[in-house]
Amino acid sequence: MKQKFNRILVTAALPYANGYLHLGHLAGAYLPADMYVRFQRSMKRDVLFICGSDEHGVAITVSAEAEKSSPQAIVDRYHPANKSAFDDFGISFDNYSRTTLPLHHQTAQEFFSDFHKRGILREKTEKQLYCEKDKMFLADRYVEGTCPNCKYTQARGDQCENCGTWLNQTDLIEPRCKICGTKPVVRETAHWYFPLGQYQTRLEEYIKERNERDGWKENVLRYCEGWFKNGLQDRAVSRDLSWGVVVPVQGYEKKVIYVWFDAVLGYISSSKEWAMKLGKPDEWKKYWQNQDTKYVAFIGKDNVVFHCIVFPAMLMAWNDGPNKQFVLPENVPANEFLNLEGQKFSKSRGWAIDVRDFLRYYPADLLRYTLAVNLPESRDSDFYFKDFQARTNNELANILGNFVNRTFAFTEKNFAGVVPPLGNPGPMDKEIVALVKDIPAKIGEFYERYHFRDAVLESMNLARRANKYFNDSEPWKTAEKNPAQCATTLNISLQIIRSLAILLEPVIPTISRTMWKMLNLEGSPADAGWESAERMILHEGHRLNKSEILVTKIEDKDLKEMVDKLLTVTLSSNSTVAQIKPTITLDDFKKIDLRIAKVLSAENVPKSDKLLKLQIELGDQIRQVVAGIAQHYQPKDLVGKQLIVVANLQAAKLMGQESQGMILAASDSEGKLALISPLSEMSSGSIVK
Ligand code: B3M
Ligand code: ZN
Repeated sequence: MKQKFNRILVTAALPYANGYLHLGHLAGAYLPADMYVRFQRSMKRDVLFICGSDEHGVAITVSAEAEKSSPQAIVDRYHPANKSAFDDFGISFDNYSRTTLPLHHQTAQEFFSDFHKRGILREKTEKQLYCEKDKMFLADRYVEGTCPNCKYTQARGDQCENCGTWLNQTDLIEPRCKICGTKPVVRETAHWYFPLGQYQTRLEEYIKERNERDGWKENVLRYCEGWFKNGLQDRAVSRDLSWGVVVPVQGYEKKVIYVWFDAVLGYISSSKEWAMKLGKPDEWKKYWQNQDTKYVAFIGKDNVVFHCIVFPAMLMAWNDGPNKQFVLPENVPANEFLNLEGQKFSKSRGWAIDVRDFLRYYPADLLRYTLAVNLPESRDSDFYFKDFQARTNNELANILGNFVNRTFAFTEKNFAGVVPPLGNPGPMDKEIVALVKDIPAKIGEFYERYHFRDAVLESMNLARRANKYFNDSEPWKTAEKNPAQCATTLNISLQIIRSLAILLEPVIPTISRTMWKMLNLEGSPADAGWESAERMILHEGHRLNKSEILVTKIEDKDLKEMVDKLLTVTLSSNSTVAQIKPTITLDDFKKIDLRIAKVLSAENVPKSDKLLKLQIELGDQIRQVVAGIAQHYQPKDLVGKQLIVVANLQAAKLMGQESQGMILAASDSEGKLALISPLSEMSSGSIVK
């Protein structure tokens, strides 16, 4: 059954305010959410787009401890930084709130109290992990251990980051305290539990129904099926922590509500804050408490269980009571993960690029475009810098930019910068006009079905076709031989530029607006509305503005400079482990001939305090190698030692001394160095592989 909706509520996962946003976050939830919202606004639908910072939970307190700072100081630093990063990236939230606001605490407590009073929550005393050294219960991320499901060794107390399983901390194999590393003991403590298991049948029906109505993503359905198969369990919704929303039950004043219980309600409190700022404090209810609202929750895959199971169950529990009913998500289009150059983003390993850093080098629209065509919609995908450059140069600049600039240049030159008459379109003209007529509905359908990559590809396809149309029409020839035909070509090309500005607005809003301004049109592309993209409504004689450069190409050296800067910035601030180089094949590796060598003699190189000169034996050969190890080893310590040498490296001269090979050594970020030796004595010249 097709449901009729009168408005759309869109939420995007509330990022933890304990670190800067990186490209992976954008591709997971925020860019697709923003594209969807911009499309829907352009369709003239009534949309509310909500987000905010998640400022509670152990994610925050662990960061505070690591920095010897306070949780409040941490969230006060990252909340404004992330809010402005979203702004700079062009994410068009109607409100970006924070969960430390009193309004949010009240909202979370209202739900908790309601469930408590109506006897939904159960008090249970259960075994929990306790660190005797730190004298505390190890809630959530305070404990790490091996995941019982996938055997990942750094699973956290509440969730395994690797396989997404939602865990009870006592399930962890070989648990250890995250603060001191020791093995915790088991102690009893009382908590309130939410009976998730009781909602399983209803949740299964809910997902089945919504999937039939709105087509849920395969990956999301698979995750849910997995949880249902294992059977849903009671879950503790309070914690022995001091940072968070205080449990509103007598005797529990020293405990806080579990972060996920409060975080999902953050969508509601952020909507309330939006309504208050608007001066219509009840306006949020229109979106949340009408069943003809379509609610779409954008998230990354690690949040699926909380949005498809926990949050709907909480809303069901509330809706069973006497109070006004809330809408449940109609769809949860979760994305998989984006990787960076073939490897997982990892803040702790320094393998991440902050949004704000990136935007210091290139405009947001270029990044939006590359991320949009690479969204991890059904499987993990990658961001490659080379691809960013290629997409920018070959597609945005050479296809879109070129088409727009050629059209403007020709119109300026041949028609004094005004829209020329349409005249009598021929077959080729009619063909492209027909394409423009059909394409908005086609792209719109992709947006409606959350197929954002296809939407972008199809939009760029129109630019590609338009560019070809321009070429095939050869206006540089018709300008002299057949000015009426030239006018037709340019009239149609200008109309297409207007359509493209509308159709590309969800992806590259700034470039779209520039195109709009060049066309000297009122308002914005979204004001004109999606459906008007199929029509040709620029009037003959309409005066255009001067053309501007839409997209500047990315030069190799500039790209390299950014990569060097950004990856070392993150490296030095977060990690002592240098990044792993790109993957090589076994054949690549086999090109390197490594051998065991025996040091026959060693001496300092004159006038160098860094170099030693060694004579080494390699089977029946004797070679000289020069190595920068004088600050780490005395010549006499090396004589007679076995080392590993690269035997087929091109010879080189160092301080006038020939070096016929390179000896292997390990080094770390603190400048320590160690030569590498075989564990047992080998004959010199032996192959190392
Ligand atoms: N803060 C987890 C995350 O940032 C969490 C999302 C909350 S959504 C209500 O991935
Ligand atoms: Zn796991």
